[in-house]
Amino acid sequence: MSAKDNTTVTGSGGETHQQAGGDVPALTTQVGAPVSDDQNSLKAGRRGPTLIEDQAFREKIFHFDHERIPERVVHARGYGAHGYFETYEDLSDLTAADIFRRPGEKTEVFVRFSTVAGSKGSMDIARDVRGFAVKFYTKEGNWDLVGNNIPVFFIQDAIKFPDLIHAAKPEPDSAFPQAQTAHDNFWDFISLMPESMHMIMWTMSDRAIPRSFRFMEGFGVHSFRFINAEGKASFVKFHWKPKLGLQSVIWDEAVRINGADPDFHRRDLWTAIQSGDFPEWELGVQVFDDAFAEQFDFDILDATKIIPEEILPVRPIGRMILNRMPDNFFAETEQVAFQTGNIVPGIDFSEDPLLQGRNFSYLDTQLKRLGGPNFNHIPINAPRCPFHHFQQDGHMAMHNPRGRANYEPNGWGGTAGGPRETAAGLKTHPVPVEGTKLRERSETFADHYSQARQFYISQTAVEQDHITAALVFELSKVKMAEIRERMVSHLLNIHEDLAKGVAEGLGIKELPQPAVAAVPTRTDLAESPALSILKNGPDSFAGRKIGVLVTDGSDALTLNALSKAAKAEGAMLMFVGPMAGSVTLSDGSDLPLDEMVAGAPSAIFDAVAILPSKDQVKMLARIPAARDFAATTWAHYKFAAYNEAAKVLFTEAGLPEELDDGFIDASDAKGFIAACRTLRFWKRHMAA
Ligand code: HDE
Repeated sequence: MSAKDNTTVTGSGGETHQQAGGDVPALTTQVGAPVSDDQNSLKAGRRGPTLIEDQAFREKIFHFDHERIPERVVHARGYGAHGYFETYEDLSDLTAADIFRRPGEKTEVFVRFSTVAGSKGSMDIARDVRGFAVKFYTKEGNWDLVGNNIPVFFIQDAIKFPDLIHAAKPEPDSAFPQAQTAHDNFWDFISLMPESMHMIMWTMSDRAIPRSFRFMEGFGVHSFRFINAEGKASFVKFHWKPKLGLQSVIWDEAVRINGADPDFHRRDLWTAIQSGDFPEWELGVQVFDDAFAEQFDFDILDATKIIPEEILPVRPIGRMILNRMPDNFFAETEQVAFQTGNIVPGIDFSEDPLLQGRNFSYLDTQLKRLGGPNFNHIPINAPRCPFHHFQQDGHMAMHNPRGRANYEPNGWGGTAGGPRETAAGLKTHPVPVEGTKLRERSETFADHYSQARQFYISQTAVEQDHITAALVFELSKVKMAEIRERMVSHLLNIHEDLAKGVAEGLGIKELPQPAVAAVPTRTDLAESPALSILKNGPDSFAGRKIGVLVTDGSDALTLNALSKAAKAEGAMLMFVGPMAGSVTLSDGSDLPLDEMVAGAPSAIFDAVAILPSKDQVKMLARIPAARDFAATTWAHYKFAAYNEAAKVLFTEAGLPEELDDGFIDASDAKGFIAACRTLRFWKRHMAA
């Protein structure tokens, strides 16, 4: 293609634009015709009507008109990243899956994290379940482990899924609230579905407001099967554990972050990966046999139940590292089509009715979303291993079978006849199934409260307070008193303290009767420390962000020491000033700012340092956002490094005169960073 000189020209409308030339390619139509003018459509005369023969114009507008595809009916808001999975050991005693054969082998993966209820443009830190979907491009086909960051689910039978989602999404008449379960329809449904109570404990806990995708666990939720080459089957549950430990925000932070940065989670993942700080998770399995399943307290086919790790430990089998962002969000993150049905030889489903329903839904939904049966031809969905079949044609067919054979059996012989079945292919475990056709729930699914209680008693006092507060907040938005009471009647079956705390928060004077339970709540289930976030936090401050509030004249040496200590820990500093731009430090050097304080509340940081100069602190204290920065640091139990001058701001912000041990003199940079490893000074919460 001939390219003109790379020059800037002024068009007839006075606009300036660059011309192709050198390394700058020529703009073309879809079919490659070079475009000479992209500023003006073709018209009959300067002031005349546009001519229909302007193909370049029509093509451009036509394509624009069709840019949107239906957003996912659930999990619409999501963010993806590429990476690899590394196998730890040969698992051939358990599974024939090729991916688990060779220690050290790397398999390409694509991950998409998401919220469930909100639309595509909703905020990241909604109180919600997070999707944790992983596509493994294995040598024997794509394996999709489409999980969540919570190991149980709201319902036991897929037939209730549309009702659950309708109830959670904005109410159909008012079309609000967006990305929130704090409304009548959701709690009306939940309060009539006792099977959801265990999941409700999780979604009302801090698990539903993770600080970052990087700091959350993932779960396959259902029991699956591993099958080895001899056909021996074991049950398996999948777990992802973040290397950086668990961490969540507190609700008041979530509310502020959603205003300051609705893209908080995606920005966090983007920044971490782009800066080479690659997030990592370990994949673990709980493997068990029929005998274990028989004697376990609950039905292992019931997705509202877990198997506590203390009863059946999680065995690490590999790790996943995310190290590359998609080149294009739409092409990859939007068009990726996960399907629970995508398994590989050596992995099989269980009879969990929820999983069975999902296997129908995920294939079906792609047809609507991606518009035809050939969505696996899209590069993000295509397997990386060779594939051969006789499927052909349809919308957007990219690779049809070659040659004459497009059916089998055929008599063409050899390679001309095309692909053939293999004994090493997908195998279904021959589970004996017999029964009368019926629409009934197994009585082994009937206990709805015991594990909800177990979850609650496994939390620290701080986490229990958060669950109570979350329920009070959500139910305070519910207008119908009857729904609130129904919820309290369920909570009475979970834990009396919880029920009383929520009733008190809602101003319910007289406790209702406990809900009628199909089976009574068991009180003999042991606490499971693995269920608590605070008991499973990080042991370092790596991967975290410190917001450093500075002014002109801030001390360069203190900042230097802080920067060194943070770097040694693998943490990041972000500089916040009274205004945008930069500040001049005590040594005359210029410090570029990442944010101005009005756009960066302390809630977006994991810890803060407040280091104004003596001369400027009064000016700083006059800015409401700066006072708020200090006040919320205190209110959110954050660690803060501070200097003498900062006390002027603290007084204006209403902090107590007597600061606690969570506020650390900035001269001890190392001590400050070491304290930050516990993430928050919870003693302040307990003292309040
Ligand atoms: Fe999903 N779910 N789901 N789900 N789900 C979808 O598939 C569905 C369930 C999960 O990042 C949809 O491609 C049914 C449990 C994730 O692209 C849809 C039921 C778990 C994602 C669908 C469930 C999940 C989805 C919407 C009840 C955790 C996002 C668009 C039986 C183990 C994947 C799509 C991504 C997405 C159906 C319940 C996880 C409609 C019928 C349980 C992470 O097919």
